[in-house]
Amino acid sequence: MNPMEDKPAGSPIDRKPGGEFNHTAAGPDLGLGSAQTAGAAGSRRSFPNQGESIAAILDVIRRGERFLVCSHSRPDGDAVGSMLATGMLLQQMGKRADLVTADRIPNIYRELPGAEGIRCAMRVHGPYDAVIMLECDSLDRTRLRGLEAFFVVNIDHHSTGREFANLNWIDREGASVGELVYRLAKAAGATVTPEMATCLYTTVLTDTGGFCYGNTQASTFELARELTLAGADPLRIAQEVYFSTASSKLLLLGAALSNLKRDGRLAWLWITHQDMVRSCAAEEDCEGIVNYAICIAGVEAAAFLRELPERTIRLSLRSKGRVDVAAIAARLGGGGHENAAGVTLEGPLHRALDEILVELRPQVAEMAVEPGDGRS
Ligand SMILES: [Mn+2]
Repeated sequence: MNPMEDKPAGSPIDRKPGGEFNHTAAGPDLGLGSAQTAGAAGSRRSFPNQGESIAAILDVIRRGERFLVCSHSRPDGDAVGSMLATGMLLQQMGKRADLVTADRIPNIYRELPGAEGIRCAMRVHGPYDAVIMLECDSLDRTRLRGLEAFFVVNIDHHSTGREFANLNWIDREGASVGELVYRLAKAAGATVTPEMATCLYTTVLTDTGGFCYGNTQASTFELARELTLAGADPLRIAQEVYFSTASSKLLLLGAALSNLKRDGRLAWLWITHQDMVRSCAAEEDCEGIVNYAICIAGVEAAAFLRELPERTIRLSLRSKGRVDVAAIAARLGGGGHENAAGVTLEGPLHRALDEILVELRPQVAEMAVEPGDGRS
């Protein structure tokens, strides 16, 4: 999942001392020491500003020895890049880090430094002093089992982020969760190596849709500049991400485009499980297909529906900014950013399509259709 909004000033490292965190009462003031053994169901803490959040997270890291770093299932560029960079940061701090995902890493991110060290597993086994969870709104989002036993640090930038963990740092202005990891690394006094910069640049590039989405702001370019100076190669990274497409993905895209429909400000397209089988497509080949619907002139919101083998429907939503698709996804049980969100719905496909169109149609009903927009 990806983007968002807003307008902070200054460098991404030191911006924003005030914040949008809500205090979550932890009961009678449990210090970090006791919280660290409380388990994910124990105390929950968050701080009113970024500096305190970062200090608390670094404190957890400094007190521990061994950490688990994980992110959401079906990892995207931000998930993979920020996990790798967090692993590198922990290593620099003299800690051991296990990087684990429930799903395999998409091919286009396999060349990232250290990617071969990410393990794919369904269950995690300790002992860990803490779990650092990147851009998840719950333990379930990881699809990893066995996390309940641990102290969990939640670092997120989604507008639908939740303070579910023992320690929560949610900055909805971050262009990627990798941007938050960068600030953490700077605050820790870590060296941003070319390898770390490459991973972090990838998080920014992919989560802003190539600096196209609404979460792109002046500080995003400042961050990209700092990462480039630290050794990230924008050309090479763009080639890995955007010019390394598997042919199966293009076959799948063809199937999806043959199902493209447009109605005024809305566009949608879908693929069946059969389309997946016929194209020899992998899960990751679905990534980005929704963008072919939102890129249509005059379209304000778009949906991509994918039939999963077990007949549930994975829905990706995109908006050009006038429709808050995160709110719609959240109403249906999913989440994301205002411009990009997702949710899993009950099948069959036509039922899920009806369900999302019922949500989307009122959102665009008030918008005047300009001359020339009606062509499909
Ligand atoms: Mn992200």
